[in-house]
Amino acid sequence: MTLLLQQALQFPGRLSALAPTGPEAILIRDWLWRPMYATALVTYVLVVGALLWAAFRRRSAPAEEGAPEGPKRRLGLGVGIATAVTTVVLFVFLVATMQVSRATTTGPGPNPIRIRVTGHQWWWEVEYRDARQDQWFTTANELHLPVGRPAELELVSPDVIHSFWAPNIHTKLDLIPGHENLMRFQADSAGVFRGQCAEFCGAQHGKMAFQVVAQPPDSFAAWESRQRQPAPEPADSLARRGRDVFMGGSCPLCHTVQGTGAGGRLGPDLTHLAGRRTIAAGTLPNTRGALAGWIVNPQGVKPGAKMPPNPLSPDDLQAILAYLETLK
Ligand code: HEC
Ligand SMILES: [Cu+2]
Repeated sequence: MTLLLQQALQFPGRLSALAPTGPEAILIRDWLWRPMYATALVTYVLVVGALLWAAFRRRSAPAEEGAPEGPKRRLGLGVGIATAVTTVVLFVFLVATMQVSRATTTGPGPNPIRIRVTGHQWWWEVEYRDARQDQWFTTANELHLPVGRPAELELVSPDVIHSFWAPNIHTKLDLIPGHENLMRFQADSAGVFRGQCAEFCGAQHGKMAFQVVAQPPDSFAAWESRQRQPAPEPADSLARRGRDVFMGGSCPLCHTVQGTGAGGRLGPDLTHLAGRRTIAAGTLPNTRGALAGWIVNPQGVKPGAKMPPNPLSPDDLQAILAYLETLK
């Protein structure tokens, strides 16, 4: 809890079902969240009121043997009414839940943007599979969306069950090994929202966050075309040396950098790392210092994460950092 709080303060981005950004999230807020909250509030007031009334009312004389049945019958009637009201309320919520589920899963409008989201222990792989296959690209821990266009997410997992939860856009939906779940929604207003894995998936489950970046269509298009580019050739000699250190070390076994020989798939695609807001699934800000700390000792930041420590010499580390900063 304190960890989540700490992260939320460090990386703003709203995580709230009360600030919906699209039709699905609005339905959920207006037809489920608010009515349930109101019902719970009224119930609370009634229960506490009854409790106070019972505590402070004047005690009647102890019932004599053979006293009239009146009060007992009144009590029975009260319990009956309360049970009936509860049943009706639960039934209404059952219907509302079914209606909202149907309305929020029937599918987006025409021409949704298709994105495959893979939950890994403990980060998110995000593949844009929108246009022709040779234009597909991959990023990590950030979901960019064009405002006003429906999106369809394919949710999958190669390891354990995760849950994709970005309350500003939709409900939770699990990522299940061997099964593909579809989530459909639309973002109607621009903004950066927070998402979080919502199904315990191992030691670093709490450090498995992501950002939803809803952008106006033209700025999304600019982002998208940049993502489709391979990594640029580093301009200065330090960055070039950094690339050699990167390619000569273990990094390419697990990381892809498009346009180079690095094609590993075990960790996030780093082709446009420098354009991302955070690293290690929302755990650290994407700054030079944080990157250095992460590369040298990921286990200190996220014990158990699937990236080994890299005892690099200070010169090699500086060179790698200079190289990673060119991956815009
Ligand atoms: C055995 C596989 C493996 C090797 C080798 C490896 N990494 Fe990683 N790396 C990962 C995994 C897995 C993650 C994601 C960890 C997480 O967030 O839980 C990661 C995350 C990162 C990130 C953060 C990316 C992001 O968007 O969050 C950077 C930067 C990075 N690695 C750089 C390197 C560099 C530089 C090297 C070589 C010195 C290297 N890695 C070697 C597996 C590896
Ligand atoms: Cu998780």
